[in-house]
Amino acid sequence: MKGFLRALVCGPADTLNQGLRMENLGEVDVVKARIQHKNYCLALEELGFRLISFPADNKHPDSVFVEDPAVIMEDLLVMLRLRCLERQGEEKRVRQILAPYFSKVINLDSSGFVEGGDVLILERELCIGISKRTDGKGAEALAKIARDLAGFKSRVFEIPSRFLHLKGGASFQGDTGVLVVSEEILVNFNGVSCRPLAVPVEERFGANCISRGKKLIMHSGKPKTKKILGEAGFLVQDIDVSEFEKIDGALTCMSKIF
Ligand code: CIR
Repeated sequence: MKGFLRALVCGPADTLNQGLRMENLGEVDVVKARIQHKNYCLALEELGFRLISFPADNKHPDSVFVEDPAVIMEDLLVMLRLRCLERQGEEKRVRQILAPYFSKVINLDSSGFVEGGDVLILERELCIGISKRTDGKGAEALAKIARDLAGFKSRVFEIPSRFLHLKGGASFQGDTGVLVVSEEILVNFNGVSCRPLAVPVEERFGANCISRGKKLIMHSGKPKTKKILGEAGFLVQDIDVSEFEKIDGALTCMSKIF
């Protein structure tokens, strides 16, 4: 297995129901969300990650989504620029906690924006989705940092508007070299060095999985995707994160793995 050992997680805020959302999918039940988050953390531990947990931040309803303020490439931590005012400021705590683990820490120095949910990292290659949250300027600035400071190449492409972030429709399973990807955006990954595994468009967040070795966790309620992943050899556990889905959160959004 590859060297990822730790997962940074932040508890859900009391204000979680004020989280940003693309459409109204109903009220978020914060009590239920806390239970779902606990189960999510347990599942990460069962995969073998050591958790670094920090407490909820009620001033930032979306602060549970710790994937978004940063990108990590080996010993390099890049602090990003979040697009929405409501989320700006989350990066301060994430930086404080993560910085001691990295020999190089840098801010995305750009007038553009990038959110971690739009940055999928393959073997030494970044895939950056231009989205509602990540723009061309931000993507260009991140690609330059990736090339100059980490020797990673980048591919940049627009994602369909139904996705908030690229990773809502794709995730890379580093140990097995499998790229799980919604069939709608498969074409953007032509020529990648890993093995793409297409999953159905209609199962929202089906492609957003986390694994170590063959053990994989995915969103519950995605039967077709579950079958495809099982047939591909993964030992699949599905997790109910329905309260987070209401505010466009997927599994990878709730941790920063490194
Ligand atoms: C937001 O709109 O920013 C949050 N409600 C959801 C963020 C999800 N993060 C992710 O996909 N990486």
